[in-house]
Amino acid sequence: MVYTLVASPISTCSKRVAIVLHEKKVPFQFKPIDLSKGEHKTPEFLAKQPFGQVPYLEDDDFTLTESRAISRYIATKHADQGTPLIPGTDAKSLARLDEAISYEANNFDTFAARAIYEGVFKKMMTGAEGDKDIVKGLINQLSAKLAVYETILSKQKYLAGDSITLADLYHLPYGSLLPYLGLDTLDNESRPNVARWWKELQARPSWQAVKDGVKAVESY
Ligand SMILES: N[C@@H](CCC(=O)N[C@@H](CS)C(=O)NCC(=O)O)C(=O)O
Repeated sequence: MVYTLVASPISTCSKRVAIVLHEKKVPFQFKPIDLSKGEHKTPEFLAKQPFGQVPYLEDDDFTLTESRAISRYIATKHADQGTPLIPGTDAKSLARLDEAISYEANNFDTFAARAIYEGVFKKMMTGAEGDKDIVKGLINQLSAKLAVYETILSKQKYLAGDSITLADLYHLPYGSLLPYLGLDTLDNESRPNVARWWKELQARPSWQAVKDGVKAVESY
């Protein structure tokens, strides 16, 4: 059975899952959802994703929501193909992975996603100007967290150790939008190891394949 990713081609959370499908060389069908038409708030959609958000994944009769949970499901189910992305099966390796995933959710996404909403999406979605002071405050908080990333990445190649994992890839969708705020937050010479890490992530074929929009993949 081929997976069906039900998602918006341009949404950040949809791209997060698509990156992992590409890394794992897993073909998938793609069912596009037009957020501007409210297709994610119909009764049919809400029956699958009760929060009315993209993406969700269908694997036969198994439906899964939440981009990070979907990504982990794919990486676990296809552990033996493509890029490993999960550093091991022992308790310590899995705990390191969870630790790094938690860094991304709590020290990166929470500031980056809100800053991007305020500084980029708000105007597009509501017509109202974003609040520059809110953006500045969030970016200052994000920069303080990235100073810690710099320390971590000066000792190891990636956030969970010396091999790339799901946690690193999760940064790509929102991280790639930060320059739209006119800031070099991730590619900053004051944090050379973060810049090195970020440059490498952005160059990955998986990101190059989805950055301009998610499309179905029949085979690899
Ligand atoms: N925690 C969810 C967040 C999903 C989410 O926020 N999706 C956005 C697009 S990136 C969305 O559907 N926004 C429309 C809405 O919330 O009404 C995930 O990671 O899948």
